[in-house]
Amino acid sequence: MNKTGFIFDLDGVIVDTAKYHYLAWKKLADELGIEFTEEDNERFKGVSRKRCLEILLEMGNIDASQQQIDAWLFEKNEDYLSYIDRMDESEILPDVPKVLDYLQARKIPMALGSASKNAKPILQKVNLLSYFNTLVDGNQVTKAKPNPEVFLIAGKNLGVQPENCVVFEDALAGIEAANIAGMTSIGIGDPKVLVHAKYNFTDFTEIDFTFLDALIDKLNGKA
Ligand code: B16
Ligand code: MG
Repeated sequence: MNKTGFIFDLDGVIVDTAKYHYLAWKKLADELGIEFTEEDNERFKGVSRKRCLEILLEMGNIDASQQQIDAWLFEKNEDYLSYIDRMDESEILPDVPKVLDYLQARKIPMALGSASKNAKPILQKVNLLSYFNTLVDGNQVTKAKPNPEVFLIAGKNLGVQPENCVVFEDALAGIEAANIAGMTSIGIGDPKVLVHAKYNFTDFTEIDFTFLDALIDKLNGKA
């Protein structure tokens, strides 16, 4: 068993794909005559594609057949993928590589824990795939955050006990999931929103090596 492992959410932690999700949902919402704002999009963060569409249809009071729902899910994803296709390393959020490089140099195993079914192509596009020992995403997980399934599988794949795992998350539901899993949660974003996170940082520029060293020592039982 490894002593310590780090798990990263994708959207809002490593890259800001929320803006592309918004554009794709907005296009579909416009077609369906549903008003959809950036504020509405906040509710979609960390939520599975299927559940996002359910919420959108509830907003528009629309009932639809399963066949129609599948067609809309496909359409939204095709539109989203057209944005993903244009992504490159410039879209990595500030100082994420600094933290990934540091943990890799310390030989700390790392996992991705995301609700997205497009996690692998996104990591390939921004050239970060090789940092991760395991990817746990919407293709393997059936229970959405705040259910801890995604992080528990990630910890298991890393060979690290939940209490020795650290999770970086930008969504409220993701912080809850990490806490329920018994892991150390680190909120990336507004501390007033991510109130249940054990630690909070606005972004990775605020995270220094002293903090990471102290956390690793603590989880290793050295501090
Ligand atoms: P896809 P995360 C989540 O990513 C997004 O925050 C959420 O808005 C999206 O609906 C979900 O992935 C599913 O994405 O349509 O690509 O399968 O924050 O869990 O990394
Ligand atoms: Mg996220």
